[in-house]
This record gives sequence, structure tokens and C-alpha cells, in this order.
Amino acid sequence: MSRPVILTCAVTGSIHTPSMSPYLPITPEQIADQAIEAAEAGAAILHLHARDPATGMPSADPALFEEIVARIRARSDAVLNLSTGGSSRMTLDHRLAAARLIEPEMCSLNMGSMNFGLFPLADRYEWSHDWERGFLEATRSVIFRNSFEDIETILADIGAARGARFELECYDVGHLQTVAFYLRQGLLKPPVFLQFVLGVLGGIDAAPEQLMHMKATADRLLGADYHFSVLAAGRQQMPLGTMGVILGGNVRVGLEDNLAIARGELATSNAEQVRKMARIIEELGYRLATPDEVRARLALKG
Ligand code: KMH
Ligand code: ZN
Repeated sequence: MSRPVILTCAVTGSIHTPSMSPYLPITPEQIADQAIEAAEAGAAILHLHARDPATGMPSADPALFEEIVARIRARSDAVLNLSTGGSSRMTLDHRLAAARLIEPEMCSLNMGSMNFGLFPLADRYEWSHDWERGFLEATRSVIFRNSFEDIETILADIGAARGARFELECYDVGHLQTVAFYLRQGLLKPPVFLQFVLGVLGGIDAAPEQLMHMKATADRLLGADYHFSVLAAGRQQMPLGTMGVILGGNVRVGLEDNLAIARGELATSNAEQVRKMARIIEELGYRLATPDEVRARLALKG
């Protein structure tokens, strides 16, 4: 029987801004509709952020998350994964407000502080909202803070107290050492689900050698007791995601990580990327994991 591959779709994120693509979902209705379509196309996990419907700016407002989650739950049994990363300009309390209220099965957990450079995008577009350029420029000076104390707060408040399990966002090999540390401490419990994040400016770059390095480091530090997925930002999304599948892992796509469907061509929806990756997975002889298979494999509370 072919191996089930977990396909995650990250629907809107907090990296891209509305002027970059007319297809980036903004309102709760748009985010939920695109998420549901992505699930119907084969995504078992939906990684969710919210945006201010009036401006498109990333938002931590729990009411927006509640609306998004309610709309999706009414029409899909996909695993819902709420971001606790938010954006680098939000406080930790803001980042955790929605997860504290909604208590989802899964949340993201970013495994270290870092530069998160979006500022090179600032001159590449014509902006239709006055916040966009400043938001991107600010990443020249703002640090994406995920201190050990922050990580422990999330493990305690969102993990131990509310039963969520995590998509562990690892942007460089050092973050894998932190995962290994918290496994030894017993604050993280197997089976862990690593997201290898390649291609963020400030993290490891999106190259096949770096994916091999992440995998080899995880093997050395964690042994066999982990699952991994690959998220490559930008145009390496599909090639490195495919490589991740071939290496025995899983894959994340979605407009959070890449706005295109092919070189120079915008994706018209999240589902378009999901369909493309689903085709690749099935052509390679694997099959897509269902949400319930994900729940069983990652020991989610369901
Ligand atoms: N934006 C991605 C590079 C989070 O939401 O916690 C990583 C991410 C972080 O999805
Ligand atoms: Zn995210």
C-alpha cells in the first residue's frame, strides 16, 4: 500500500500583502472559502492566519479567527492549525489570543528568534494600501522573537493546558537542536511534526543541499521518532516540496509561502497549488493522507 503524504495548505499568512496578488484571501469569508476548496483538493491540514478585512493587514483578532474556524468547520473536517507566529510585529499575547480561545487540534510553534527579512520586496510592487511598504521595511529592524521563554509559554499554555500539538517551524539547523532539547526535557512529546522552512531571508536558503542537511541533522538529533514536512518559500515551493516527499516526508503549499503557480504566473487560488502538489504526489506513486490519518499519525486530540 502506498505511503500517505500529509499535504498542508497555508492559506494567507502574514508575509504577502494585498497589492502583491488579487487572489490573496483577506476577509474571513475569503480565507474560509479558499481553505475549504484547498481541503477538497487534498489538503489534510489548513494552516491559518487572519487579516483585517478593511486593510488586508495581518491581524491577531480572535473574533476574526473564530469566524474563519466556524465557517471551515461547517463544511470540512480538515485539521485546523492556527498560527502562533502571527507576524513579527505582534506581541506574544496577541499571537496566542486566538489559540487560547479556540483551542484547536494543532498550532504552529516557531523554534527560534531570527531576522525575517521581507524588506527586499518593498520596491518590487506598486502599493495600493499605505501600510504595505512600511510593514515590509520594518523587517529590516524588527526581530521575529521566539525566545526559549516564549517557546515554553506556548508549550505550556497551548500544548499542555489546551491539548494542541504542533507544527514545529524550523528555519535553520539550530532550531532542530532546540526541538531535541525540549524532547529531552519532556516538554515536547513524540511524535513531533517538523516543518523545514527553507528560503526565508535570515534562515536557511532554499536549496536541495540544505534540505538534505536539515534531514540529516534531524536524523542525527532525533533518531526515527519524528515526521517532517517541507515548506520552501517562493519559487522553490514545488521542487523542494517534491524532494521532501521523495525523502520520506510531507509537504506544505499555499499562498502564505508562494503566490505563484509557475514562473511569472500568479496562482489564482490556494486550491490550484494544492491540486498541483496532489498531482505530483500521486504521479510519484504516493497517496494523500486524510485528516483522520493525520489525527492518528500525529496523535491529535481530534
Ligand atoms: N510564514 C512561514 C514562513 C507561523 O505562522 O507560525 C512560517 C509560518 C510561521 O507559518
Ligand atoms: Zn504561518
